[in-house]
Amino acid sequence: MAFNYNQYLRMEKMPTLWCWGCGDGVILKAFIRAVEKMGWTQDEVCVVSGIGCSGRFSSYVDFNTIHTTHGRTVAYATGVKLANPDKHVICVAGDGDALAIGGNHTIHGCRRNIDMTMIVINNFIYGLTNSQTSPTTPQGMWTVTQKAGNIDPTFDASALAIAAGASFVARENITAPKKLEKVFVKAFEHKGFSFVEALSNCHINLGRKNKMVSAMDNLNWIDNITMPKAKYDKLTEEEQLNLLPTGILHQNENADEYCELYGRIQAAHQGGAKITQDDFEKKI
Ligand SMILES: Cc1ncc(C[n+]2csc(CCOP(=O)(O)OP(=O)(O)O)c2C)c(N)n1
Ligand code: SF4
Ligand SMILES: [Mg+2]
Repeated sequence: MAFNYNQYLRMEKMPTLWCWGCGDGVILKAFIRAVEKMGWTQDEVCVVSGIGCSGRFSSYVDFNTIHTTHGRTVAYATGVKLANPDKHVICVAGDGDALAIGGNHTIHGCRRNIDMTMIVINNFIYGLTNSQTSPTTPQGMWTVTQKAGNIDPTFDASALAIAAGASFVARENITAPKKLEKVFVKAFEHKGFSFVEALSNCHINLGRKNKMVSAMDNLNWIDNITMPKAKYDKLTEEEQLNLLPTGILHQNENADEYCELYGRIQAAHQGGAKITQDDFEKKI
C-alpha cells in the first residue's frame, strides 16, 4: 500500500511556504517516514521548532507541536520532556537558530544528555531573513552581511555536539534521503541526546550569491564537500580540510540519561524525606 504522508501533515497548511526546490521538504519527508518506522502514534510525538524557514517544520506536521522563539528550541523541549518523559521530543532548528542565537542552549542540551533528538537543518546561511552570514557559512562565500566575502572561520556543528557531550551525533546530506531517513531512525532509537545535522540547500539566499543559482547547483556543491565517514577517515589531515564526513559520527549508549537521574531524585524525595549527600550519591 502507498505510504500515506497526508496522515502526518496538516493539509490545511499546504502548500508550504518553502521555495521550489528547498531541501526542507526532503527533510520533512524523511522525518515522517522515520516516525512511521518507529511505530509512534502522532500523540506520542512532540516537535519543537524555532524561527527560520526550518522553523516552519512544526506548522506542517500533525503532532504535538511548539513553534517557539528563535534559538530556544532546546529550552522549550527540555521543559516538555521533563514534564512528559513518555513523549518523544524532537527539536528542529536552522544553523543560525541552533548555533548562533541558540548556541548556548544547544551546548547544554548536549551536555545534559536529555533523551531527545535535535535536528539541525544546516543550509549554511540565514535563509528566512535573506542571506546573513551564519556560523556555518563557509569562509569566502558572499552574504548580505559580508559583501566582500565571509572571513569568519567556519563552524563544524557536529564536532561541537560531540565535544559538548551529545551521546549520538550524525550528519547526512539531503541528496541521500534514504540515508537521512535511516539516520533519523537511529537517532530516535537512541536513549539520550541525539544530534542530527541535515545538510540542505538554500539556492535562493546562499546559492544565488555564490554561483549556485539552481537547487541542483547548490546540492552538487554539498555533494562535493561531503564524504562517508569510513572514506573520510582514510584521508590525511590535509586532504580532510574543507570536507565534512557523513553518517553516524559518534555514539555512546552508556552515558547517564538526564530524565532518569532526575526521576530517581524525585522518587527519593517522595514522602518529603530529606536527602543527604550520601543518599544522593547512592541514588544516582
Ligand atoms: C530574537 C530574534 N532575533 C532575530 C530574529 C530574526 N530572525 C528570524 S529567522 C533568523 C535566522 C534564520 O536562519 P536559520 O536559523 O539558519 O534558519 P533558516 O531560515 O536558514 O532555515 C533570524 C535572524 C528573530 N526572529 N528573533
Ligand atoms: S529561502 Fe532558502 S531555506 Fe528558505 S525556503 Fe527558500 S530555499 Fe528554503
Ligand atoms: Mg539556515
